[in-house]
Amino acid sequence: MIPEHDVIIVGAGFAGLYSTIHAERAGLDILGLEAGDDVGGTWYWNRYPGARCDVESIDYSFSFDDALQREWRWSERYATQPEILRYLNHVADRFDVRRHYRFGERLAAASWDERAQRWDVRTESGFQASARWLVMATGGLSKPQLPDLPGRDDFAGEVLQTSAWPEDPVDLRGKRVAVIGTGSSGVQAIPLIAQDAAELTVYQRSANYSVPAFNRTLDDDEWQRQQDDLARRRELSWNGAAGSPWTSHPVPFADADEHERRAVFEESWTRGGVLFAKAFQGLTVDPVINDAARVFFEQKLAERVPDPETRESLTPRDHPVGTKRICTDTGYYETFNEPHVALVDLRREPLAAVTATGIRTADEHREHDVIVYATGFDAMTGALTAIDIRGRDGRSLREEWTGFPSTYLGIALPGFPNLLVLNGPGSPSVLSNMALTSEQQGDYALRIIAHCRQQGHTSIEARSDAAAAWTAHSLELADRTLFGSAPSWYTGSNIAGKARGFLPYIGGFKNYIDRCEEVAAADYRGFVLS
Ligand code: N01
Repeated sequence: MIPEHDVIIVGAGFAGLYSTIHAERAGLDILGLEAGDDVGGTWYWNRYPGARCDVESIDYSFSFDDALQREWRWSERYATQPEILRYLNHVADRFDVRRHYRFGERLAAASWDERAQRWDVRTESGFQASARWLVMATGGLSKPQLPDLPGRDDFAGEVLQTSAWPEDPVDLRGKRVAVIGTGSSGVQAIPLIAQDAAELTVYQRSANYSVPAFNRTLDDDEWQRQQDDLARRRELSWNGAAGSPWTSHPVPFADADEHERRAVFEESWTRGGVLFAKAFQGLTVDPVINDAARVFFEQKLAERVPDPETRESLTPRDHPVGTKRICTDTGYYETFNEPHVALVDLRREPLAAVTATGIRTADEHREHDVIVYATGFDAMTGALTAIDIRGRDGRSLREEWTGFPSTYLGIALPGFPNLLVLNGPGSPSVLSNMALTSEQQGDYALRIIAHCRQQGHTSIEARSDAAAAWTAHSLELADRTLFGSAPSWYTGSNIAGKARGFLPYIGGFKNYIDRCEEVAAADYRGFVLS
C-alpha cells in the first residue's frame, strides 16, 4: 500500500525545514524526503575546510520565532559551516521536525496523476508515496558539477569535492594538493588547505573578485548591540533588495567627488565580502561606477599580492565587479605569497589532461597526491532536472528545461499542477538572504495550498501566458544590468549545453514580495484553480 499524504516536501535545508514546521502548524499531513542522512541541505554537504556563509550570522537565520532568534548565540560575524549545521539541527530538534522525514532518500521520479489529482513519487531506493502537493525545497546550489576533464578518472590519488566533502577529517599534511576552481568554495578552502599541504597548486581558469570578510568573534558587547538592533535589522532586511540590512551610500556616484567616492569604497570594503558591490547604487548597472570599483579593487589587490606576474593572473578580466558573486575570503590572495603555493593560470597554460599521478597542462606535468574539485554547481535548475518529473499528460520537466525555464513567480510551472518550487528560477533566491527567502517562499507555497483547500479546489496551475510574461519580465530586468555580460552560473554558462539566460529574479527581494502579494490579493491571478 503506497502511503498517501497531503504534502511531500523534498529537502531539509532552510526552505524544507521552514515549510515542514509551518505545514504542520497548518494541519497538513507531511512526508519529508531528504537525500542526506540528516537535516542541513547545503550546510550538510559542503563541509570543506573554510566553508562559511557570506551573509552575517545574525541575518542568516530564521526570523519567524522570536524565542529561537534570541536563544541562539552566534559566535562569529560570519558563521562556519559546522556552526550553521548545529543551528539547523537545533531548529530541527526544537520543532521536532525529523519525525516527518525519511533521510537518505533521494527523489528519482515524480508524476502527476490527473485522475487522482495527486503526485506519485519514487525515490532511488524504490520507496514510493503520493500526495496532493509536492513542494520542492531542493536548493539552488545542490547539484554539483564535476568537469569532464580528459583522463579525470585515471587519477590514482585521492579525489575530493568541496560540495561532497567527507564527514571524517581529511589529513592533507605532507601532501601535494591540487585545487581546481576559484569560485567562492575554492577561495574559502585554498588558504586552509595551504596551511596543511606540503605543496598546493591552484588551477585557475578565471580570476574572481574576492573581498576580505573582516570576520571576527562576536564578543558579548557586539552580540548585545546586535540583539538590541535586531528588530530594525529584520525590518530593513525584509524591505531591502537582498534580504540584508545593508544599503548603498545615499549620495549618487555622479554627485560624489573623488574624496567621497574613495571613502565610500573604503567603507564598503571594510564591511566585507559581497557588501562591496553595494557601495554605490547602480554599481552593477552603470559601467562607469563599476569601473571605479574595479580600479579600487585592483589597488587593494596590489597591496595584497606584491609579485606582478601572480597579481596579473589573479586580476579578473572577464566580468564586471559583482556580476559573478563576489567571493568573501580570509587570506585568499595572501596565500599566493607563500613559497609552497603555486598558481597555474589556465588561460595562459590550458589544462590538457588529468593523469594517473597528476595534471598535465600545455606546458608541464605536475605531480599531485590529492585533487580537490571546487568546480561549482548546475545551479537553480540542476537539482530539479536530475529528477524525472512528469506533469500533466506526461510532460517532462527535464525536456522542457532544455530550453530556458519558464516559471510563474519562480514558484509554479505551467503543465505541472500542485508542484511548488521554492527559490526556483525566476525568484530572488541566491541574490538574497536565503534564510529569509526560504521563509517567504515556504509561506507563499503554504498559502497557495490553504487557499485551494478553503475554496474546495484540488489543483492549481500557473497559466502559460502568466509564466511567459513573468519570465520575460525577469530576463528584461537582468538585461538592464551588467550581469548578462558575465559568464557565470547565474546565466547557466558554466554547464555545457544549458540554456543561457539570467536565472534568478533581479528586481529585488521586497519588489518580488510585493508582486507575490499582488497576485494573492487578486485571487491568485495568473493561476488556474480547479
Ligand atoms: O562554484 P563557482 P562555487 N576547468 O561556479 C572552475 C555559493 N557559495 O562552488 O569561472 C577549470 O562559483 C570555474 O572556473 P570559471 C555562492 O553563491 C557561497 O565556488 O568557470 N576550472 C570556477 O572558478 C557561489 O557563487 C559561499 O572559468 C573549472 C570554479 O570552478 C556559489 O555557491 C561559499 C572548470 C567554480 O566556481 C558557487 O560557488 C561557497 C574546468 N573544467 C559557495 N569547471 C559563501 O557563502 C569549473 N571550473 C561564502
